[in-house]
Amino acid sequence: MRRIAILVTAALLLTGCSTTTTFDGTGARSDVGIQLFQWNWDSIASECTDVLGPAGVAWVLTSPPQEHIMGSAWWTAYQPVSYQIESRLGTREQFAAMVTTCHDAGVAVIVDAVINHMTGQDSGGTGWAGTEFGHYDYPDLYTEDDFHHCGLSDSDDITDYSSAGNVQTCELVNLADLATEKSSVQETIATYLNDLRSLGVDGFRIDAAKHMPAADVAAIVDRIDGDPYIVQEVIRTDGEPIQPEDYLGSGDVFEFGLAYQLVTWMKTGSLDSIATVGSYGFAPSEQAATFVDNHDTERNRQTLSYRDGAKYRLATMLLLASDYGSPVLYSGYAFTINDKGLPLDADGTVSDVSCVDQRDSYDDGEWVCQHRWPGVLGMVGWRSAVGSAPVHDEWSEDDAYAFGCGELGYVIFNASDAVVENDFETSLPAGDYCNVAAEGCDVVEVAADGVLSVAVPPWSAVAIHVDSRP
Ligand code: ARE
Ligand code: CA
Repeated sequence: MRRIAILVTAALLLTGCSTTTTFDGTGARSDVGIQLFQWNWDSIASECTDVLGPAGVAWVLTSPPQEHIMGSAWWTAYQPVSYQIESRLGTREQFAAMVTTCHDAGVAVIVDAVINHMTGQDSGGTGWAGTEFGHYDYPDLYTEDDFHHCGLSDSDDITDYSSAGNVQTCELVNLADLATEKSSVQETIATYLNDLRSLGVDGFRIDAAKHMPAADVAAIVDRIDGDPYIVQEVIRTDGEPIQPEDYLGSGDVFEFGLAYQLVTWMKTGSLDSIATVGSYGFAPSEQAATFVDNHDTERNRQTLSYRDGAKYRLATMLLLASDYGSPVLYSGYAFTINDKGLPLDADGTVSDVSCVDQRDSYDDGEWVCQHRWPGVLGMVGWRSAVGSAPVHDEWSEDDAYAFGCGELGYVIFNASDAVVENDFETSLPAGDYCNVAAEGCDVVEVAADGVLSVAVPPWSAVAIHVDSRP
C-alpha cells in the first residue's frame, strides 16, 4: 500500500514542528488532506485547480460516489444500492474528469468507500441510477447469503459496543451487514474499488471500518490494485474492545482522540499541550490522520465546528502547525437540522458549490468553505516551509503559545479574549514577513536581533516563514 513518505526521524516527531511529508506520486508539496463534504464532482475539480493545488493541499476526500437510495437526506450516500459511479454528486464521466483535473493540479483523490453494508431499507426500493433492490438483494452483487443476521439482538441491530461480535456482525442502524469474511464478498467489494482505481483514484477512506474485523479489511485492501492510500474510520471510544490500533496493518486511521482533546485545549487555553500530544496514547504519528471535525462530529457536537468561528479557525491552524499526524481539513455546508441535505437542482443533483465569506451565522445550505477562512491555507504553506526543522524558542504564557522552527518559521497562537502583545525571540533573519495566519500579506517585522514585536488579536495567530516575505 502506498504510504505517505515520512522524511523525518522519529526523534523529531514529538518536538512540535511539522514533519516534512509529501503525499507520494502527485507532486503535492504537503501531507495535508481535505474532506469536501457533499461537494459535487464539477465543484471539486474547480477547487483543485483554483485553490487546493496552488495552496499545496495534497489530497481531497470525496463523499461516497456510488449509486445510493433516493431521499433528500445527505446520508442517503451511505446506503449503497449498486457500485455504479452515479450519484447526486455527478455521473461517472464527471467523476473521471474530476480525478484528471485534480491530478493535473497536483491533488490526489481519496474516495469514501462504504463497504461494510448496503441499504437500511426494509422494503427495498429503486436507487438513484434506477437499480431495483431488496434489503438483502442487490442485482449482480449480493443475495441473502452474503449478509449477516447476527441473532444477537431482536432486530439484528447493534446493541452493545462492548461486544466485538455484536459490533461486527449485527446491523449498524439497520444497514444490511455484508459477510465481509466471505471471499466472494471481498472480491465483489474489491472489484468496485478497482473500478475506481481504473479511473485514477489514489486511495480510500474505509467507512465504518470498526464494523468489519481488521482481518476482513486487510483481505479486501490486499485485493486492491497497486498501492492505494488507506485511511480508516475507527472511532476511538474508551472501554470498547475494538480500537483504531487494530487496523494499522491496513493503513492509517483517523485519530478521533485528538479532535476531542482540541475541544478541551481550546476551552482551557492550554495550547502548549499540543507539544506533548505524543503522550496521550493516540495512534502513531506517521499513521494518524488528524482533524478538527468531520461530517458526523459537526452534527453530534463532540468536536468544534464552523459554528465556533474564530475558535475553530485557531484549532485548525494549531493542528496544521503540529508535527503529530497528517491534518485533514474539513469543508461542508451550514445546517440546523442534522439530517437535512442540500437544496437540490431540478434534476435532483447537488448544485455547484458557491462559497460564502466567514461570518457569525449562516443560512441552512450555505457553503461555509471553512478551508478558505483567512490563515488556514496560509498555514498549509507554513507547514511545508518549516518542514522538519527542530522546535526552539518555545514560549507560553496564560492562553498564548508560540514556537519557532529552526530558522524557517515562527508561530504565535492566542486562545483568549485579550490581545497578546510581546517581544518574541525568534531565530529568523531580520526583515519583513507576511503573517500567513491572516488575510493577504499582513506585514510584520523581525528586528536585527531576531525579535518580533507584535500584538496578536484575540483568538487568532501570527505565523511567519522564510518563503513568504513581501
Ligand atoms: C440513517 C438514519 C437511521 C436509519 C438508517 C438506515 O439516520 O435512522 O436506520 O439511515 O435507513 C450516516 C448517518 C446515519 C445514517 C447512515 C445511513 O450518520 O444517520 O442512518 O449514514 O444512511 C458509529 C459507527 C461509525 C459511523 C457512526 C455514525 O461506528 O462508523 O456511527 N460513521 C460512519 C459515517 C456516517 C454513516 C455511516 C458510518 C454509515 O461517517 O456518516 O452514517 O455508513 C460510539 C461508538 C462509535 C459509533 C458512535 C455512534 O461513539 O464508539 O463507533 O459510531 O457511538 O453510534
Ligand atoms: Ca459488519
